[in-house]
Amino acid sequence: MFDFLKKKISSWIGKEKPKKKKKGAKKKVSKKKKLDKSKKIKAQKSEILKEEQIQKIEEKPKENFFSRLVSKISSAKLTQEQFNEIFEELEITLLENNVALEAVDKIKESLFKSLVGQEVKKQDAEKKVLESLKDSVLSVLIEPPNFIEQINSHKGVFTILFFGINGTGKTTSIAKIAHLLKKNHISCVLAAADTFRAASIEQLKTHGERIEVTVVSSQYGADPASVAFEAKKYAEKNHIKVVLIDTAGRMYTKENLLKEMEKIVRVSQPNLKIFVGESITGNDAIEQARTFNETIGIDGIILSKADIDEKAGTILSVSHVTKKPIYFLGIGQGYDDLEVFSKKTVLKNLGLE
Ligand SMILES: Nc1nc2c(ncn2[C@@H]2O[C@H](COP(=O)(O)OP(=O)(O)OP(=O)(O)O)[C@@H](O)[C@H]2O)c(=O)[nH]1
Ligand SMILES: [Mg+2]
Repeated sequence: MFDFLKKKISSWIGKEKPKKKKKGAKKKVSKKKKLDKSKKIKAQKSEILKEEQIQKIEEKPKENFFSRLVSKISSAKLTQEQFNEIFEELEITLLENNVALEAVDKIKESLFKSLVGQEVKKQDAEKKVLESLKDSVLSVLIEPPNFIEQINSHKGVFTILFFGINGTGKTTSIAKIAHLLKKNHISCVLAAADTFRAASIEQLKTHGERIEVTVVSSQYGADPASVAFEAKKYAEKNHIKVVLIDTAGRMYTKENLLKEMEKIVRVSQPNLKIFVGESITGNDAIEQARTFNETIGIDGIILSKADIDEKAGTILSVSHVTKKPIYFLGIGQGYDDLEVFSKKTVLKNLGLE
C-alpha cells in the first residue's frame, strides 16, 4: 500500500537517491603489459573520466515539485501564480494515485495557506515545505475513535451493522473484528443477516466455528431485519456485549435494496454503521461511500484489500469526502489482517514521518 505515492514523494524530498550506475569492472594488468599498453590505459582513463562526468550529470537531482517549491520560497515570497504552477505536479501525482478531487483541492488549499506570501528563512525553506506537506495530508484525514474503548464505554449491548456492495470483504471483516474483540476479552455474536447470497450463511458459520463465536441465523430468503433482531435478543439474554450484523452485498443505486437496509437499521438500532469498501477501487469506493452515507448514513469505514492497493488514494480521500473516520484497513485474508487506522501510520507510509 502507498507504494506509488510514497516513491514519488520520497524522490521529491530526497529520501530515495538515484541509483549509481555500476562502473565497468577494472581489469588486473601486469607491469609488463602495463608498459606495453600504456597508450591504451590512457585512453581507458579518459573514457572513465568521461563516464564519471556523465554519471555526475545523471545523478544531479532533477528539478521537481519539492525542490522548486523550496527554491522559490528561499529566494522570495512565493506568489499565487508560482504556487499554482508548481502545485500542478503534485495535483497530477495525487489524481494518478486515486485521490479524489475534493481531497486534492483541500490539500492544495492547506498548502497554499501555509506557503504563499510567507516570509521563510532560506535555511528553513525545506523544513517548512515538508511540514506544510505533512499538515496538508493530515487536513484530509480523520482520526477514528478508539474502537475498543468506544464499545467498553457503552452500557448494554453494542450493535454494529456492516454494509457495502458485493464482495468488498464485509463477512471477512466481521470475522476479523470478532477475533479482535475476543483478543480484548469482549464477547460477541454474529448475525447472519445475508439471507440472499448462496452459501453466505455457511460462510459466516465456518468463520464462527474457527474463531469460536456463536452465529445467529435463519433460512435463506428470511427477512434480514428479523435475523438482526433475533441476534440482538440473543445477546441481551446471554449478556453478550457486541452484535456484528452481516448483510448481503447491495448496489447503492438500487432503491429496493436500500429500503431493505433502512428496515434493518430501524429494527436493529445499530450503535455503529460501518461501510466496507475496497481500497483498490479508488473513485468507485468513494462514490459508494458517499451514496451510502447520504441514504443510510455511515458512522465509520473499513477499507479492505489495502494490502493489494499500491496507490492508496482511497485511504487518503474517503474520510474527507464523507467526513467519517476509517476505523480499520483490511490488509489480508487472515483473522489478524486488520490494521487500526491512524494518521501517524499514513504519514509514515508516505515517508513523511
Ligand atoms: N487481500 C485481501 N483480500 C480480502 C480482504 N478482505 C476480504 N478479502 C477477500 O475478498 C473476498 C470477498 O470477501 P467477503 O468477506 O466474502 O466479501 P463480502 O463483502 O462479504 O461479499 P458478499 O457477501 O458476496 O457481498 C474473499 O476472498 C476474501 O478473502 C483483505 O483485506 N485483503
Ligand atoms: Mg458476505
